[in-house]
Amino acid sequence: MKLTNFVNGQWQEAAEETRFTPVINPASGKELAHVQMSSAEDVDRAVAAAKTAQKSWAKVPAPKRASYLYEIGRIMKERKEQLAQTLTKEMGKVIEEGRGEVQEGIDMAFYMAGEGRRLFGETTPSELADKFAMSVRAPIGVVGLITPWNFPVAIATWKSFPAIVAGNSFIWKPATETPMMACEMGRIFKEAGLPDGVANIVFGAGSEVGTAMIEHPDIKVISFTGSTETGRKVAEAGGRNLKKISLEMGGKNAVIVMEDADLELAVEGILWSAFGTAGQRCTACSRVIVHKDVKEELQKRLLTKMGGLTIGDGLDESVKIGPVINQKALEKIHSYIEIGKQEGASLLAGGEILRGGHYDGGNYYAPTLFSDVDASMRIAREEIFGPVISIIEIDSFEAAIEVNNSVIYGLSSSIYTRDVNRAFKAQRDLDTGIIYINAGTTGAEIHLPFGGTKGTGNGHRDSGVAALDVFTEWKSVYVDFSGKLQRAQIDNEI
Ligand code: UN1
Repeated sequence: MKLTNFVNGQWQEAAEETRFTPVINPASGKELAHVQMSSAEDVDRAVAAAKTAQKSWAKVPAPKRASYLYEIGRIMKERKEQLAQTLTKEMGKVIEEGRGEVQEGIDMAFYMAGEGRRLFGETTPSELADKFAMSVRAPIGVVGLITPWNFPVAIATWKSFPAIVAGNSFIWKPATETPMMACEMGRIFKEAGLPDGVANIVFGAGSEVGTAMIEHPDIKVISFTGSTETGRKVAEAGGRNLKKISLEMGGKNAVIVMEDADLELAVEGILWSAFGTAGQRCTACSRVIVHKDVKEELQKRLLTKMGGLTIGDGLDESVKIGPVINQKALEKIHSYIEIGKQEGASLLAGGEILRGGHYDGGNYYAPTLFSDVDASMRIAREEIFGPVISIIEIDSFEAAIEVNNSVIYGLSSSIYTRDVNRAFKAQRDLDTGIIYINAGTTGAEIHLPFGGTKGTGNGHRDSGVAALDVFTEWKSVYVDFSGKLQRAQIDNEI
């Protein structure tokens, strides 16, 4: 199967000589398809189509634009199982999570469709008599979306659906590891009757397609989710070109377990947020900050439960942890084991690449637990993006907050405590963009802003109403019906 670009409502091969890259099932190493690698010329073609389409799309009333999203959501719902199966095959997450991710996309479709009848601005008094003042959201034009492989559908919907409802057209560069989901979405856009050129998909490398998008004068916004290293380059180049750049990057998320916590609940939350998606969520828990009084007990319970986690092909309903995305990821995760040991941490479980039997051909990593980790160690500061947790002991609430806030990232954090005062202090003092009380670090809901502080982002948010801020421009409109010259700030001494 050859996967080609979706431009102006047509599936089309690259302008230059056609290059393809294999798409590999991370659970088996088997080839699933070949995806086209495009060039700057393909970006040009897509932008030209998107620019033309956007002119008329912007004039379509927002509730009508939303009706396409309702239809997209309906088709996704009808096809939920098939989409989830495809997702698990190319990305590796277990099927239950695949279904959950598709559901996240469906929810986003209906939620953003509702925005077609809101897209609220403000009406406000004028400082002058017989004058009316309001602000409205206006579409920006052609926007660029760059999405990662770990949430091939959900993250794409967080970005493309608000872009659509707000009256923009877009060029979407999905990760080359997960192009099959992008093709599914392209087909759904087409079937839902979305006008040609509003949604365009261009496959290829970040260095070629991504760079061409960032440099393109007609792309006004880049919404990027990926590594901090790449995000920084996107921001630098985008800044030079005066683009609006929305970045969603790494995390080093922690679960804090205080001495008064419901330990069983904390164990469940840690396992789910650390080992779900094989630890490959930006929101994954990779640090457990635990009070010294309950450390031994928590550790013991975690180790027992970790031993019972089944690892394998995510299509098998009994499997709890799937493979990691590719060989490179496997090597990166594994390299942190040596780093942790050298730094003096105690490796209590895992720390190995799984081979033999049903693991052959796939990229499987054993759920790993480091204890006696100091907050200054690299394993406690750097994003590993795999099934590895580090246990850090603290002796007070204040110390827990300090350790949580000491990393360069600021995506998600969590605290388990039965003390309501502490819980409220924590939501005030934890410096991340997402905070959970008595729940793990994953599972953000689509109608709230998603994003982080410090090295995780640059002030923008995905999903929620906040996403509309990325894809709209504010217009302030004044209507003077006094019939005379009125001078603001001069004729209005109050
Ligand atoms: C991500 O890891 O990039 O909150 C997104 C969650 C999911 C989305 C994660 N709803 O874990």
